Amino acid sequence: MQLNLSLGALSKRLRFTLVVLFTAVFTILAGIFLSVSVNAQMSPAAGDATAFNRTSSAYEETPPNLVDWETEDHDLGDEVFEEAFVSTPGTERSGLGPTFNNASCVSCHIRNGRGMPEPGQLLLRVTDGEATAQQTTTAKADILNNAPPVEGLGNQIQDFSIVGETPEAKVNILWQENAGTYADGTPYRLRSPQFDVILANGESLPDTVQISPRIPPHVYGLGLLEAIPEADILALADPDDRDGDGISGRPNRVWDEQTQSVTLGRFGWKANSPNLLQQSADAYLNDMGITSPLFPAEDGSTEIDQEKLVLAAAYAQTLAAPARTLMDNPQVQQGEKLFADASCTACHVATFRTGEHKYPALQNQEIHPYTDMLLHDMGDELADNRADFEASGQEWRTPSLWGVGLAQTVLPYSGYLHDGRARTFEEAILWHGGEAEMSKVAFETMSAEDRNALVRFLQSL
Ligand code: HEC
Ligand code: HEC
Ligand SMILES: [Ca+2]
Ligand SMILES: [Ca+2]
Ligand SMILES: [Ca+2]
Repeated sequence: MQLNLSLGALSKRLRFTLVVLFTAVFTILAGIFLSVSVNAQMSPAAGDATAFNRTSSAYEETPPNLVDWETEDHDLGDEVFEEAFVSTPGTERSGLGPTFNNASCVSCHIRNGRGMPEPGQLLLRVTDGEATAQQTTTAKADILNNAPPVEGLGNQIQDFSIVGETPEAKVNILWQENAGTYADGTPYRLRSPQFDVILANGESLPDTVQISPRIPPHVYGLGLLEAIPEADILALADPDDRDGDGISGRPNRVWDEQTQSVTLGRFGWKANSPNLLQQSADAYLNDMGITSPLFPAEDGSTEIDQEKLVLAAAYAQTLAAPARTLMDNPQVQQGEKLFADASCTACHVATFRTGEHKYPALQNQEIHPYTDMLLHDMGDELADNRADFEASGQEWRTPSLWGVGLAQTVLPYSGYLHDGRARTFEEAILWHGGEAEMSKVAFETMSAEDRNALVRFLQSL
């Protein structure tokens, strides 16, 4: 009796152990099988600098091929990117304001993804539309002349301030909705923002001030875009549309503070910044009110040193681009074909090879960013009517589309297009006009099945 009991108990324990063991083995095998089949569907977006992660942390990955010193720069840069500045003097993080838009890089570039059209994230760049062009004698003054600052506001509205100071204005965003229909009769709705800007003195912003609203773009994969040889970008420009396809595309030319010369613009919604170092210094100064060696105060003083500035740029430079997925999915394959048939690829150019870069891991990689880095006239409805260096009030730089399929996974409700007006890919496409009018019409006249396939392709990026 006693013996039987203990045998029974033993076999029970044995059975339990076996079940646990089988479950574990099964889980491991299923895991391996799943990851293999998922990986088989993935494909590199940036050669060895691709990150194979399609979860909500997809935009925070480094290129797997970074060597130790590159990883070290990235990790130090990560801390700098997250650093929230304060107004109290005497600390590492002093110097915020007096007026600003936000207190850290990461508060606008949340998980390195695109932002939302909301105060604290959306910026308003401003220009005095009535200022008469100044007589200029230098190349710098000449190129800056295109966007004369507004008295009391400069070239950007800072709608926050440190305690004891007054924000430059209060910005209210009002949405206007319009209805439309696809060729097959399916209805859609589009919304666009209007800005009600109340200045510190209680008055409304005069109508003569041109405003350019901009949400934070994603910041991953940018080192690779910085590494595209300039000649390869210029080779795609067709300013006079000589090939007659209705698409021109031209480079922006901007002021480079480091070299003190006019150079190709690459970053920002109008390609208004030449490189990631200057873009970072610009963000410190204009978005956070922090002077740096590149943009010091009038008396030459600075609130951060060169090392910190270089590390902030290093962070953006060393973020990987996420792998594409669902390569074997027939609907995605059909969508990719439609993307080419609708001439989306005329601007969203699929492939480049990178050249020289400070970070060797980014060099000589085949990349698929889906941008030509050029400016295009996108029509009246997207126009901000404000020039930015050589970009006109109708022109925008083609944004990269790699990783765009993960936008809502990383930050639900983040918007598309320069002011975040588009809530979905369909809306983003339906706003295309100007040089992209024919692409838009192609989409509007597709069957519902084809529209879904095209959107599914974008989701696979
Ligand atoms: C108030 C929000 C805000 C803050 C704070 C901010 N940014 Fe940005 N960032 C933006 C917006 C908006 C743009 C687009 C600007 C434009 O089009 O001119 C941008 C653009 C960029 C770009 C170029 C992206 C591209 O695809 O062209 C980089 C890189 C960048 N920011 C890095 C930084 C760094 C580094 C910091 C901190 C020092 C920072 N940002 C702080 C809102 C912000
Ligand atoms: C003439 C050049 C051109 C063509 C053709 C074109 N695009 Fe674009 N695309 C742009 C530009 C420029 C923007 C940014 C416009 C803005 O922000 O106001 C953009 C924005 C987008 C966005 C939003 C990206 C973001 O980061 O917010 C998506 C998605 C997109 N395009 C998809 C497409 C698809 C799909 C097609 C084909 C049906 C297409 N585009 C055709 C130039 C083009
Ligand atoms: Ca300051
Ligand atoms: Ca200002
Ligand atoms: Ca052309």
